[in-house]
Amino acid sequence: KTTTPPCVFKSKLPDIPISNHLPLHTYCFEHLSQFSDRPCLIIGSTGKTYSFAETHLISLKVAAGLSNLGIKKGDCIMILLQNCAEFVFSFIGASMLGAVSTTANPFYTSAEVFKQITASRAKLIITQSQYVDKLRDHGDQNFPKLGDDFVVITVDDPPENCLHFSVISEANENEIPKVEIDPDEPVALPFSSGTTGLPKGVVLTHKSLITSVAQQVDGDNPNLYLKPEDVVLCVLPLFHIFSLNSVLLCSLRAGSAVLLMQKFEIGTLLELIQRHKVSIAAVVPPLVLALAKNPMVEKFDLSSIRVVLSGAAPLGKELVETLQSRIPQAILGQGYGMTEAGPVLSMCLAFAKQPFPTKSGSCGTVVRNAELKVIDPETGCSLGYNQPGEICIRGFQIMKGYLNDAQATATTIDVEGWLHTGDIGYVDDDDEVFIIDRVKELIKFKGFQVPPAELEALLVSHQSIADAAVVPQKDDVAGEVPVAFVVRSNGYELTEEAVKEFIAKQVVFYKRLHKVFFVHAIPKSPSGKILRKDLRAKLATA
Ligand code: AYL
Repeated sequence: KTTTPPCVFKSKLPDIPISNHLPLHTYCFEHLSQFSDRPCLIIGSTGKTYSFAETHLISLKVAAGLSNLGIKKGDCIMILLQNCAEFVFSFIGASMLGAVSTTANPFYTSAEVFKQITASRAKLIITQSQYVDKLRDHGDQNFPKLGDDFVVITVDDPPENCLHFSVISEANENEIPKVEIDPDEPVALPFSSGTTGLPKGVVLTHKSLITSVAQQVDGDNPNLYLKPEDVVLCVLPLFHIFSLNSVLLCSLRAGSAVLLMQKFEIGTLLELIQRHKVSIAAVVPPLVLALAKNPMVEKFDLSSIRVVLSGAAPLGKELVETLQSRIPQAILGQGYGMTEAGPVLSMCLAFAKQPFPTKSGSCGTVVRNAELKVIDPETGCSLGYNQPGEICIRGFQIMKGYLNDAQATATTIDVEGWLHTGDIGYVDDDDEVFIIDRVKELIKFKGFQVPPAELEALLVSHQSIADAAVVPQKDDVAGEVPVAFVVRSNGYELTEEAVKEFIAKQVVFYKRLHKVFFVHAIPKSPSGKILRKDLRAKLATA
């Protein structure tokens, strides 16, 4: 099979008209009247349910409340929450004002959160009281200050100098200012390190997110067929784009109920799947592992599950087969995404309303209304079927660019509009995408991003460390874990434990180093770039 140069791959589904001229919230609730009384959000821990009409109304109130607190179009708010209804109201409410939400992991250390507050210039932070200490003064003059530079709202009892969420959620929805929203204006600002360097703000516009959601759930034959009767599991964190987009926004658009879980615990998860008859489960490979192998699974009725969508990291074939034998009625498949790509590049076509046959191990087929190509990393020439190379994607769904970083944007999106993923894969004869390697720096721990550059910067800030490099090591449970190669400064004593501890106290749990190797020098190219491939090879033989 051949393609005509320049070998562009398309979906097997036809392109469709997409309403990407609308603001995101208008698009998501466009069909509200068809299912206004149906459950929209179900709180796992309490069983409390918000209908679509209620969810829409509370979001309007939050928009008015944010506006009363001075949030205007173009301003940024930070959502620092585990999964909960307030996350949804805040995100949608901000969108209604033309404001932008930056989402962050509440488990981040104070230093990690402050980097994102500073970069995004968030004026208001919505969180839980237990995380407020991380937002307090650090004695660092350059850091923004609680109260002076940003307001803090908590969804539970507010500590000193913070406001309660009811201040915004009980505002008068008629007080929302009239705003004109241009489709090319930002609505979400997740952070990602992309193919290289430190985490950067990824500017996702109304148009990009609508396009991405439509590519998944719109059309007569949607790629990811969601119905109003579906109950969609939301256990993956909403601060990550996988859950925000493919679970929340897709469900809002399609009229499906979203079952919100604060955190993953296998017993609770199984119990909730059974009780609420979850039909769609969005998961990451470690969760597939738990569902496939944990003996507790046998005790629960999981027959309601019709679709398991795995994404964010490579999924082993054997694991899929083991899980399939436990839930034979379900369709198991993958989505492949990248925050910068809006995020979905490809999705399993067995999830379609009129499904296609698919192969285990594939990451799906490129989404509709988009173009995918595979290029030779050396020459940049596009390759045909079955030839591995770097995956590139083009379409209205991709990010506008990195926040205040034209250079990083230019190295990621080329002049023809192709976004370069740093992933190596190929498209087979049936148009299915297979990811086989990653050429970018990024390490993925259970689907979470671990940017090596961030850990390297911390390492070399240690007085006894002269140079350092961080690379991924394969791990059965997490997929990959970060390990470091460290050059000690002349004459300094330094143990592996000391290095690990030095990092552990500065970063969220999944960025912790699992091993430290002391070396005499870090291999580098003549231009000074760390030769990560060499280090990875060294690990493989270690
Ligand atoms: P980020 N198989 C292998 N690697 C994957 C896969 C997959 N199915 N999905 C993502 N990755 C890797 O920005 C790949 O290296 O976004 C990719 O460049 O945290 C990187 O993870 C991007 O990491 C979906 C399904 C979103 C998946 C996503 C992924 C979002 C992860 C929506 O429906």
